[in-house]
Formats: sequence, structure tokens, C-alpha cells
Amino acid sequence: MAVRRIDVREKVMAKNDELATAVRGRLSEHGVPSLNLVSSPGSGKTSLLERTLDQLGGRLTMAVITGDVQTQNDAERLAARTDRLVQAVVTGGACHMDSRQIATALDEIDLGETDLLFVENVGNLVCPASWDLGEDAKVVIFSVTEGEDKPLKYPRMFERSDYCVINKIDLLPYLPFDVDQAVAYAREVNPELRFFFTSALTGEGMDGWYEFLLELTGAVTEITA
Ligand SMILES: Nc1nc2c(ncn2[C@@H]2O[C@H](COP(=O)(O)OP(=O)(O)OP(=O)(O)O)[C@@H](O)[C@H]2O)c(=O)[nH]1
Ligand SMILES: [Mg+2]
Repeated sequence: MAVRRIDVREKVMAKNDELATAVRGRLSEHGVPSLNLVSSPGSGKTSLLERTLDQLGGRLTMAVITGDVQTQNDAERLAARTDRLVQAVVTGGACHMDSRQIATALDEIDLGETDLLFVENVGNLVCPASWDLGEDAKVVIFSVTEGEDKPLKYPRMFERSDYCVINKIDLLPYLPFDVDQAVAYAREVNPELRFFFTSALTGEGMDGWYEFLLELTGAVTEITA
């Protein structure tokens, strides 16, 4: 009997990419920039967003879609910081979000009234790297408790990201984490990465991040023009 191999993964990925292209089209039609926050669990994605909503909420209208394997804890934390609806995607076991979930979530978001879209992906340094959600850029959050070598051990996530937030810098005095080495490793896999150095806990270093977001949305030009 002959064997016929069906490559399900390829088909699923092709469908995801098709939907991601449609998502990108919808966002760009409304001029809404979008960032997909990716990282290992607990690096500080939600904390970074909490602070960002607090600090920029008066200047930017930000929409958030969170993804978690289980619970909508992050969406609830973020909903406490914004009047906007925060969409919680529970992946029910999947280690990443996909573009169909984003497309569905977008149906409930008034893009005409949105300056910026954040997606907080499932905490996982492997799976989300392969899935295009239609975002403009991935931002990898890399906390100083993880060890300098993570870009070398999980290169795809760093390759696929345009921005890297090195978070929890308030803990540097207590850890043997070499920031220069971590940056060098990350640049080894992606020389184009742009870095931010933050503490989402104390607010240290967050100004550069806020300026970047304001520039991304055109808010800085509007203000200075
Ligand atoms: N010291 C310190 N702790 C932080 C910082 N940012 C986040 N944390 C703490 O790290 C823990 C995890 O933070 P979260 O914001 O929930 O991390 P996350 O990446 O959203 O986690 P998952 O969504 O579960 O992957 C919490 O206890 C935060 O208070 C920081 O800059 N410094
Ligand atoms: Mg979170």
C-alpha cells in the first residue's frame, strides 16, 4: 500500500500567514501600529503594559489583547488600568497565539479610535516565534533573572524580534547578570535589535520606551509640529 504524507503543520501555518496578512491589512488601513510582546513566563510583559497604560493612557488610546494558556489574570490586571475593553484569549493548552484569535479579537475593537495595539503573547520563548499575528513588530522582553545566554539558546525569538526590552534592571545589584554580555549575545543572533533597559517595577528606564511608543504612533510629531 502506498503512503501519502499530509503535512498538516505546513497547511496550518499557511492558513495562519494568510489570516495574519489580513490582520496586518486591517490595522494598516486604520493606521494602527501593533506590537507583539513575547518572552519566557514571568519576564514582566504584563507589568510593562500596566505601567505603560498608567503613564501613556492620557495621551494614547491603547488596545490590548492578552494570550494565556489558562486564566484571564493578565487581562483582568490590565483592565484595571484602562477604560478600554481588554480581550483575553485563553489558548487552552496551546503555547502561542495565532492570527485567527487576533482577527476575532479585532472584531470587538474600534480601530478608528485606537492609536496603538498591544498583544501580550503566551509566556514561552519558543512557540510564539514561529507565528505571525499580523503585528508590525515583535518585542522580546528579556529579564535579568533569566541569564545572559538566552538569546543563544532560543535564537529564533531574538531573530524574529525587532526590539528587546531588558527588564528587571532594579535587580542587577543582586545578580551576576552581565548586561553587556547579554546584549552582545542578542546582537550575535540579530544585529538589528534595538534595546530598552527597564524596570517595570520601579519605572527606571521606562522613559525611552514611552518615547518610542509615542514616536511609533506619530504622537511626538503631532505634539512638536
Ligand atoms: N524586580 C522586578 N520585578 C518585576 C519587574 N517586572 C515584573 N516583575 C515581577 O515579575 C513577576 C512576573 O511579572 P509579570 O508582569 O506577571 O510577567 P509576565 O511576563 O506578564 O508573565 P506571564 O504572562 O505569566 O508570562 C511579578 O511578580 C512582577 O511583579 C521588574 O522590572 N523588576
Ligand atoms: Mg503576563
